[in-house]
Amino acid sequence: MYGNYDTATAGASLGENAPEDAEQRFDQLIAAEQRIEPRDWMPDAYRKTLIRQIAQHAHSEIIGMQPEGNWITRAPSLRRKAILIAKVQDEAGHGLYLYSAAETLGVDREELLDLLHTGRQKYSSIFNYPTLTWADVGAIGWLVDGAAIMNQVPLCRCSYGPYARAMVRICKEESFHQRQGFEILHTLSHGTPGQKAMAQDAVNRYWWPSLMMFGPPDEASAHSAQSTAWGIKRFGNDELRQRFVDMTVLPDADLRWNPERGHHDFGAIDWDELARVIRGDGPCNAERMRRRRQAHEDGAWVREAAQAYADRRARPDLDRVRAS
Ligand code: BYC
Repeated sequence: MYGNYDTATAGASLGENAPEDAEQRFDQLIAAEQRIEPRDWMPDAYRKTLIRQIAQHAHSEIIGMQPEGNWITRAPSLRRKAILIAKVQDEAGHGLYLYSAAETLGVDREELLDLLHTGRQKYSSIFNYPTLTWADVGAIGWLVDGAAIMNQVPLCRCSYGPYARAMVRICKEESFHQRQGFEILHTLSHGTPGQKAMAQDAVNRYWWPSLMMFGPPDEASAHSAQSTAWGIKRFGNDELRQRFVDMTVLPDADLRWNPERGHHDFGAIDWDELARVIRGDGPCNAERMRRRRQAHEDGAWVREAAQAYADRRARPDLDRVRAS
């Protein structure tokens, strides 16, 4: 991937370059499918779009802990509870890798959290739907994590190094998440008529919102063309959505194999619903934001204690003074 990109000298020589040389070098790296690293010169708009996408991605991981966290106390067995706790913890970890990746672009994590808490940055629409039954935990794993994998595997080849590398580990963990969701639904679908109905209902409710996760159709996608040209996005929203439909093939009254296209045609997505949910008007937007702000306030003492500890570690002389 890194080809003949000399990471040891690249930053040093860049500093001496005239801006047009730096821009040319950026274009060459992109054209050669090499990685842009934090110390490389990059256009402001490239930096801005990466901060926007990586921050939204991080926020989605953190907010995404809520719908599943809702079932930790009610998981049907100790084994299911332990697995679910581990999964929700993974999501927190994903958020942290992604905030770290965003910080390499010169923003501060506090600033990004403030943008989330004041509604100036988004998170994925999917987390504004409620988890009404245990089967919803299965549907989130199978469909939501499944859609996330489809969208995120290409991001492992994103042109920005720290984002691409964070995605490698995230995708490995997402694969485990998808399997656990599938296994929950598989178990329910071999259970009592009530369990089967519960599994079907969860899949029915999560299917269309999962398709919306891929974003608006390409013709309405404001950022796709530029992000693709920069090697941030590798495929359009519609192409990834189509691949997910073809892989999952869930019964939908309008689902048909189309031999000419070599893909499944599928029913109409309610784009007004996606717009409403993105605007803040989905079933759970207000609750998700209220709980996120509350968790941030409740965690203030942890951040203060961590800061005080870090400050103390940076000044070992203070401990010596006290000890003497
Ligand atoms: N929801 O020009 P477009 C997970 C916004 S978490 C909300 O196509 P872009 C998990 C878009 O931001 C996985 N907003 O944008 C965690 C833009 O608005 P702004 C989350 C959406 O960026 C816990 C506008 O609409 N995955 O797996 O080129 C538990 C126009 O869209 C949505 C990621 O974050 C949406 N669905 O493409 C379980 C993946 N769609 O910014 C599971 C990383 C679009 O101009 N992100 N918008 O105000 C991406 O790949 C891209 O950002 C998107 C959108 C494909 C989502």
